[in-house]
Amino acid sequence: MNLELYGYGESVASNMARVALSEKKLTYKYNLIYLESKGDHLNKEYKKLNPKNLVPTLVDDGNPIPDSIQIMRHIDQKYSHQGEELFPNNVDINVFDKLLDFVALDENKDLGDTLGTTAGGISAPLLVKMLCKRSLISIIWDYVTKHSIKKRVPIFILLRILGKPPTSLNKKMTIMLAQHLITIEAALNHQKEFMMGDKYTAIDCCMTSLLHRVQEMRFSSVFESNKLPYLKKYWETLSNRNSYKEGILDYVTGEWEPEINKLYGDGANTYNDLLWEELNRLLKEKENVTTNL
Ligand SMILES: N[C@@H](CCC(=O)N[C@@H](CS)C(=O)NCC(=O)O)C(=O)O
Repeated sequence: MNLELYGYGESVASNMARVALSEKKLTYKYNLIYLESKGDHLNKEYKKLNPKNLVPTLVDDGNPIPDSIQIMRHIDQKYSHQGEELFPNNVDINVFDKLLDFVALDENKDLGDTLGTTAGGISAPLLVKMLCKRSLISIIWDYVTKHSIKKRVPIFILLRILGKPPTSLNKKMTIMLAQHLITIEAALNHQKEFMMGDKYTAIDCCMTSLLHRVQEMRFSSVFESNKLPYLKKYWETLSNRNSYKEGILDYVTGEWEPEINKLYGDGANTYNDLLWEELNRLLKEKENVTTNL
């Protein structure tokens, strides 16, 4: 077995793949690819492995596999005899696929549409900080001439020019996050340990990474409140697994932390109150529907 992973510490999709590798008890050589701050993902060599210029990419015996979900499927199939079974047969496949769509980082979907894309959206203030480590001219050159996802190019350039995301984007992402958190709380209503019930699956690998991002972006009050009791318990379960440390905490580059501290000091995300306003509104709405039944 000769596995190599290309990824970045503070990347949601890389974290998903590393959590899965840890759950499958697989070891690998790790290659750190800096994203916005250095643009390693835009160089020619890396593009040969991942034509979309995205991380992560797994190379298994010389065979490159881009995309976090494809990586999970590949290792689950090839190394089926070890670790957790990430794509079990004995689950409701419709529910599983719906949840997978909800958690995946799908570059073809609009920001905010799913929990996966919302995790990208709430990270925008940090992506901008990373872009601002480089001159505007080098960002324009790199993204225009080298990035294969053309619709992302003007967005990155605009963010670099503005120096911070537009308030409207931050607000929209916060509101979408509230909606998706309510969806998770409802999905966990079965009161079992994992999203699909008693069995740990690929959905939980993805959720570990997504909820870590929620915490990292200082929205951690959602895990402390008794208003979302199932989410609170679920996060406790996921963050206490070895794969959280082995797949996420051990790989943090440290590039983000000082910037997060500059943005929020010791406190919560600037939009935490808006998040709670929306959560409370949605919870009340649900309560009213239940009492009117
Ligand atoms: N569908 C892909 C999405 C990967 C993705 O969006 N990766 C982000 C980091 S989390 C990235 O490489 N961004 C760099 C860029 O867009 O330039 C996957 O799940 O692997």
